Amino acid sequence: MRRGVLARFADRLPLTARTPTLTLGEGDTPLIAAPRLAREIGCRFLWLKFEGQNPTGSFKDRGMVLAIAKAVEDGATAAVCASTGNTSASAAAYCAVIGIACRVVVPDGKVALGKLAQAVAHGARIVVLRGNFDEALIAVRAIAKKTGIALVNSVNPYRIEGQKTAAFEIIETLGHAPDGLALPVGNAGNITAYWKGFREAGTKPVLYGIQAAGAAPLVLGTPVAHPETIATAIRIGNPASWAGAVAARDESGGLFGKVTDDQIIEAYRMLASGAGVFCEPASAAPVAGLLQLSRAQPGRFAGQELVAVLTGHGLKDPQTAIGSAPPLGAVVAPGDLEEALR
Ligand code: AN7
Repeated sequence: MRRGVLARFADRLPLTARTPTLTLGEGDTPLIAAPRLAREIGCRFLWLKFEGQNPTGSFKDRGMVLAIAKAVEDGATAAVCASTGNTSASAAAYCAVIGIACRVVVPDGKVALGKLAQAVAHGARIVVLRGNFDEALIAVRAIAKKTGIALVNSVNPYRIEGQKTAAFEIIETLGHAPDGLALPVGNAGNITAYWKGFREAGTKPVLYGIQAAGAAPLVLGTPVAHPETIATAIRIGNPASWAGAVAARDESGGLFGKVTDDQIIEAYRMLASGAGVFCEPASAAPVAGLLQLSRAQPGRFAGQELVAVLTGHGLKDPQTAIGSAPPLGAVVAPGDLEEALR
């Protein structure tokens, strides 16, 4: 049974007797074997940590459940976040169940449709900002400071605490840490959280932080003013957890990599049609990154056990799924169906 992150990891989270009980059944996501991709990458095992199976369809739920519980413990009656989509969907759901107001600020025109639908359905008040995520985050940080409304972006340390539980689950399921773990990096909260989790468990896998080529400030070593990528979740030019990401890379002996939109779509298709796992474009970036590294240096991952974190569900972004697919066949009259299916 899914007890939720707070109950399951109570001994490793900053809970008190006054922390409200809160769960939508987050966490406990599967590690799915991907043998065909493993062969392609040249590693012994590739496991997909499918975070799309969380209640709102992304890894954000692990940290949001704690951030919202702690906000209410501290007397908050409203929460606010900037978001490329998934954070807003998650915040909206947890605010709805605990009964506080939710405000979200999203960049103009670049949020996947499923994520917006979730925020609307859960009753969040949505502000569309003319600008990108980085500008939205600056704005909500100022508003939160001025008004005292709880800020639930990953600059909130409880988000990181909750998200570190994914590392615990991987160690628990495998019985040990993997040799390496690849994940997409946007605002860099999640790579910071994974590293915290692995360190607290006394382990040290190599971390591969993969960015989109048009939004790769950590690879370039400098912020990107106008980030662009089809993977709108990670269309971020100035990650708030920059220092945490650099520490994770350096201490793990890992690297930051960047992959083009074409590479992301290639991996996205391989995952859906070859591994049976439908994730959103940003979530395919780590697989694209591992493919790139192995093609550049065949044998690089020989004998290794790797994990790729698939951070969000494919249904989040139906427009990219349809838009990147081969054209649908023409509609046929019933009489021609047999012919069409051949
Ligand atoms: C699917 O929702 O930033 O590096 O505002 O939705 O911890 O930011 C989303 C980020 C990866 C990057 N994959 O994680 C937001 C937001 C998916 C995401 C990331 C996001 P971080």
